[in-house]
Amino acid sequence: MKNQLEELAVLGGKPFFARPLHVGSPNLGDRRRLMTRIEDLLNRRWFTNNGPFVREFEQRVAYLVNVRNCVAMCNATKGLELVARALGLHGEVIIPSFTFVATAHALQWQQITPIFCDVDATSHNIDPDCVERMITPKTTGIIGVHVWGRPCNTERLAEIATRRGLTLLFDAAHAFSCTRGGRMIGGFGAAEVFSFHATKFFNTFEGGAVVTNDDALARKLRLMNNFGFSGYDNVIYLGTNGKMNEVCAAMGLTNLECLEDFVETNRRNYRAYRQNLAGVSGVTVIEYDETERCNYQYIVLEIDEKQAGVSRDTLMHLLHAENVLARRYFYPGCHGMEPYHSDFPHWELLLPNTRRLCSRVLSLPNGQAIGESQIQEICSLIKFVLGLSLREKGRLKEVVGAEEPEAVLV
Ligand code: T4K
Repeated sequence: MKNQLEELAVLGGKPFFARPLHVGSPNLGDRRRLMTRIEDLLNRRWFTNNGPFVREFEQRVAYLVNVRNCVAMCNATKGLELVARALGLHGEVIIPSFTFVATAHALQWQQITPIFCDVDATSHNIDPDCVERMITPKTTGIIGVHVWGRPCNTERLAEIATRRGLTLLFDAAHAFSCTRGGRMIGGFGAAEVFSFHATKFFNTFEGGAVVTNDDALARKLRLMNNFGFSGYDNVIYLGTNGKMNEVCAAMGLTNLECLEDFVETNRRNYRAYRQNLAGVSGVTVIEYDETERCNYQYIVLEIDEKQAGVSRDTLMHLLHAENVLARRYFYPGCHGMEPYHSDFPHWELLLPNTRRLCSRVLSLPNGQAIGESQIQEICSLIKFVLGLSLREKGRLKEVVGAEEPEAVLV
């Protein structure tokens, strides 16, 4: 525990943690079962192109989320690109700016213009009233993002999409194994896209999936995902390569066997963070609706600088110096990133809640890589900083200044 200002690592003290604690440190199921599966696929000499592990993985995911079709992908970004194309989106598509930049890039990559919409200040999800205001004659679709795995207002978005003749999709990168109204995420809109990236609570090393109840859409996606091949030498459609390989599917099958353990670990950690930070002025840990099925994968703080006496950025720098690599997802918002910022530098005038959130949120480590004692220590560090006098906080602000945090690799 740190007791004095000078003990903080930014002021030359020893970092509290000897090794970096990452937000996205991957979960891993039974290592031996993974190795057995990898031996199998090596012996079989079938490494990719719709192999048996990929087919089994697709069936299991479809069953789990209660949809008719799952098309496994090399990552969610490719999944978003393909499904947007397969559904004929063009012109403008409305998305939140408060999302990982992949949601926007997947559209822009194929000359579809992302139109950034503000989010609801509490749920952090796309605001349906704002969606209505952003619709123009060029709009062809809406992509809701279930940010942090907390579902969007699917009913209102569906009502708007139907009334205005728009296609509704969901970027469900964060929301694997979550429900809304007791219904699994995966079955909403025309399709939903999961990410199984290493940093997600459930991972396939890299990977993703498009899930849909539309059989024709799934057939089209399968064609597009494999260069448009319909049997040997017969290309019937414009396609690309978005396939998941067998090693990734082996990891997916192995991790699916531990899905409940991963959720339980996250839930335990989430409760520990909330308990340890309860009543700390200026810090709120975002809440999950425990009456629904949640994956609890993101521990997100909102820092109110006025109450806390330190800004989110100062706190983040201090934590980084102590080897807690907290992340300010999704700062600065897609609208503040290129090429979107240069295309329209005035986006932020339309996005007050996004702007506010981008200056307040901070994600903390979660998952198997972290335990209760480390959570207590991280929270004690936060409480120690927030408990300093105004003069001491002022000094810290000067020390950390406007430095940009550096990416730490290991
Ligand atoms: N839509 C949404 C809403 C998303 O959040 C994402 C991805 C996508 C779409 C696209 O999904 P994919 O195409 O990736 O399937 C990370 C992930 O790379 C990205 O998948 C994720 N969202 C995003 C929220 O987080 P970065 O830029 O923060 O990655 P990076 O390299 O800084 O890693 C994050 C942390 O995890 C670091 O502290 C290091 C640690 N880490 C990372 C890896 C890869 C590990 O400890 N071990 C590892 O193996 O984007």
